[in-house]
Amino acid sequence: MDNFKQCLARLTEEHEALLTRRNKKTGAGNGIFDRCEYPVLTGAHTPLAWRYDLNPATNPHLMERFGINAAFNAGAMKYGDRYLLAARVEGYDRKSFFAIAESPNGIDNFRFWDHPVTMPETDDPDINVYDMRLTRHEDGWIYGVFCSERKDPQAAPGDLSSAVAAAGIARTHDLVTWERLPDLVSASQQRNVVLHPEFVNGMYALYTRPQDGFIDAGSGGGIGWALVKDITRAVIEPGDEKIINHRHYHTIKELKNGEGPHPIKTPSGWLHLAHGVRGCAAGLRYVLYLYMTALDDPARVIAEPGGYFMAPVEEERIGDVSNVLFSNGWIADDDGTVYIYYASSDTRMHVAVSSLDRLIDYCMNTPADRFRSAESVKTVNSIIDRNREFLSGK
Ligand code: M1P
Repeated sequence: MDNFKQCLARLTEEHEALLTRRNKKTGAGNGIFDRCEYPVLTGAHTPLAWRYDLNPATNPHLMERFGINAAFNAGAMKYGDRYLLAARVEGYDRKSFFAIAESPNGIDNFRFWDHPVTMPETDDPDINVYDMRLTRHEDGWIYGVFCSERKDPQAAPGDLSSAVAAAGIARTHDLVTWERLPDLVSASQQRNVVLHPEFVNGMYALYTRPQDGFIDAGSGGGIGWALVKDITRAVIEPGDEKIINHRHYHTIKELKNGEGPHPIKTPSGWLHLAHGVRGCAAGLRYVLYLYMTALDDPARVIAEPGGYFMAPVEEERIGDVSNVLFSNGWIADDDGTVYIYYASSDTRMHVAVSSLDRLIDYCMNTPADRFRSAESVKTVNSIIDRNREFLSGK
């Protein structure tokens, strides 16, 4: 009993120290954004009461009864004066679920709410749910659009891997009680579906990522766009989905190209955060990139810097699925600060800090990818020449 008490006191102390650790920007940055020193959420941030039976009579060894493997790929939003993350929490059993963590300042002291989200199911229960994008829509609801994964009913006997991915849709006013709506109906499998925050032509607008199979984006050309009349029965009619941001040979988005969180409205256009995937000898490499679309037409790309915005560095490179940065949540604060929440290697959540001014400048003034090495050299040379001219004129 004494040992139980001592162990619990130590666990509680260590957990509290982790939750209250101050975070700060690291290094000199690159002018575009600043990373912060510590991850903002990990599996270890989940409450002890989720993982341990705290009764010495039923758990005399103070064993973990429900292991949490990771906390990653979080949707994000400001709710009143609190910064909320809707994290993908994954147990040792490989199942993911959603849980809300809140912070008073956006960069540290994230604390999970007492219970994870109880997400209602449809008549065809999900096997796994993950990667929820939060959208406060102008219709007054907060929507969560996420990936719902089920075993492929067409899988051959003995094939225990094939799955089908669809976009699950739910809505709430308080992030506690959720109303589950029917999954998005479309011609293909879908992941990375995101609800645009405004009506477009009186309809709900979705960024999509059509794909041939569960893993393989195949002929799915990149980030798609579709309008649906009724979000309570969301159906993309055949022919109504168009690709607005294509995959491209020998780029960061050669293999897959998916929208991140919903875009941020700025005076210069809609600011988008997305992920691109390429294949290499080490496997798939996921990086983040930005692009902008027109204010009067969120489906028309007006700027896209070449290459990646953020790629994994240091500990970010390593995790359950290494060499991955993934983001489905960011918050534009009232003062123009932008908190970019990103997960590394399907394991933990981080935050990078920037501002709308900086991100728009980055999008509008960073040279585009011109798709050939010789063109890259021309781009570098033009920067060098302009610097020479400027420096010699001093
Ligand atoms: O493992 C990397 C990511 O793979 C999937 O993303 P995408 O559909 O773009 O390939 C998702 O499973 C995502 O959760 C995961 O982080």
